[in-house]
Amino acid sequence: MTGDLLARAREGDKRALARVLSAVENDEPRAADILRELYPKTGRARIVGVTGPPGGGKSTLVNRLAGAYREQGERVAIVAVDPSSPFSGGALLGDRIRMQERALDEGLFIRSMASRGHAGGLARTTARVVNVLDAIGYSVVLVETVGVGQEEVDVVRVVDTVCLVTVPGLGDDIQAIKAGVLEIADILVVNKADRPGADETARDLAQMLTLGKLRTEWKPPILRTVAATGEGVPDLVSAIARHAIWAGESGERDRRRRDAARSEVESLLRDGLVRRLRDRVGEDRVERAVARVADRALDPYAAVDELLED
Ligand SMILES: Nc1nc2c(ncn2[C@@H]2O[C@H](COP(=O)(O)OP(=O)(O)OP(=O)(O)O)[C@@H](O)[C@H]2O)c(=O)[nH]1
Ligand SMILES: [Mg+2]
Repeated sequence: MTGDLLARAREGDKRALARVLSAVENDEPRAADILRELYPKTGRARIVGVTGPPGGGKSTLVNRLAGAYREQGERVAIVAVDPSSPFSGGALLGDRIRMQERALDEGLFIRSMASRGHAGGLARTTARVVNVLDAIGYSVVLVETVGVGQEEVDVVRVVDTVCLVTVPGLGDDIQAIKAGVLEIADILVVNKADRPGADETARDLAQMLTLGKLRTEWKPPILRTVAATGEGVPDLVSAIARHAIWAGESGERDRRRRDAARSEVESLLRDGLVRRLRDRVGEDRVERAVARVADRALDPYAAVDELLED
């Protein structure tokens, strides 16, 4: 049954693929089988993250990038995490004809993902969804996420190249861009460059970069785009390609993939150990310890020590 669904997904059946992704997202029992089957085929796609404040034009830009990659003959998947303006809506500039064309485009797949309610955490679920799309044969996976909050920062850790999208006129708000996000950005984009203040924003970003410490020898370029018209998008595509080449040669890509693999293995290990411990000492024993901690009869550290000793 699972094998059949996977085969259909691989042959380009988008509904089958949607069901595979739901199984993975909801951590259904067959998710483990699916991931086991697909895992050897992962690791080929280029994974690009687009993050930044709400309303900055991320979806519009992702859409442009998808178009550019399609023109290069790539098969493109888009993963939009908690999009407040979903792809079925304004992000496509209300161009219904184009939207219908896109729905018919066999080489383009769009997935929206809720940002809440993932058992193992949002980043982990996103990583799995990306792995499935990679294994199914999408050569470029674009991940859109709002760059606020730790969870979102964690999400972009699963990608190969992080594009941080800002807009002119953020002014002091630019400080509100989480330092953590700036730190992991590989490419800085000032979108809506048709608006006044783009140069100033680019300057502010450049200054913030010099203040911070670069993690590697890669110096994030600062690009201007007008996603609404497509201006600057070819430069962004080239910058992403340059970063991919650098990441491959410098070992940075391997380092990131290793980190991702480590956190996946460690979280599965944690889940497995907790499950085994619960089975071994018994559910009531754990619940009794929880109750005593809640009653302040025992501190959580002592409770864990006791359970581990049992
Ligand atoms: N003037 C101008 N408007 C733009 C540009 N790019 C996008 N927009 C508009 O900005 C609005 C928000 O664009 P989205 O692409 O939905 O932005 P987003 O960052 O995906 O928004 P959320 O997913 O809601 O955080 C839309 O009305 C776009 O048409 C641009 O380059 N210039
Ligand atoms: Mg969006």
